[in-house]
Amino acid sequence: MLVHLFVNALFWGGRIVSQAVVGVIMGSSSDWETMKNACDILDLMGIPYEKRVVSAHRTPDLMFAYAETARERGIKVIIAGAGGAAHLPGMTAAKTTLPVIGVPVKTRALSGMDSLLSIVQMPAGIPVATVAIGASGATNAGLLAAQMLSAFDDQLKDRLEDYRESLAKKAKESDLK
Ligand code: RP5
Repeated sequence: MLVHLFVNALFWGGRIVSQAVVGVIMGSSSDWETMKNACDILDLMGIPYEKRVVSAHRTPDLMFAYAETARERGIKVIIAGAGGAAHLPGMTAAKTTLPVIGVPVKTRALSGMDSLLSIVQMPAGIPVATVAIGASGATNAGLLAAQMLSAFDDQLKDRLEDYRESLAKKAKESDLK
């Protein structure tokens, strides 16, 4: 228990966030505009999560510590977004056996193709579930995390089914005028 409190204090400046089951991390605050779409889905589904900037390049020790302690802090799934030479999802996956979903953030130079290829091309043995570039990918990362958790949570399964129904309803009501 003391270790748990210490680790939370370490990561959250003394604010205890013990309920989070999804960890949303990103390489830079500039990724937030994309990654907030994952958090919007987690909010919609009522899933407790933590979010923070953890950079593979600028704070590599923090990245390792985050990944190594995520499971013991109660995290079940990690969503990691990064752009450019996007090492964060793969390196995080290398340091934990929790499922890691990688979100390629769109870049100015190469439109996110660099991010996508950096994240998706993991060698056999260390998987990263890679979603689409940008906002759609972040939304799907939130949904994929929810779907993983719904394997053990029937209420969450019902919420996901309601969400799917809302998508179908919106599509059927689409007005092309
Ligand atoms: C990556 O570098 C981040 O994930 C971000 O997408 C990109 C640019 O970061 P900033 O220079 O905007 O902080 O590590």
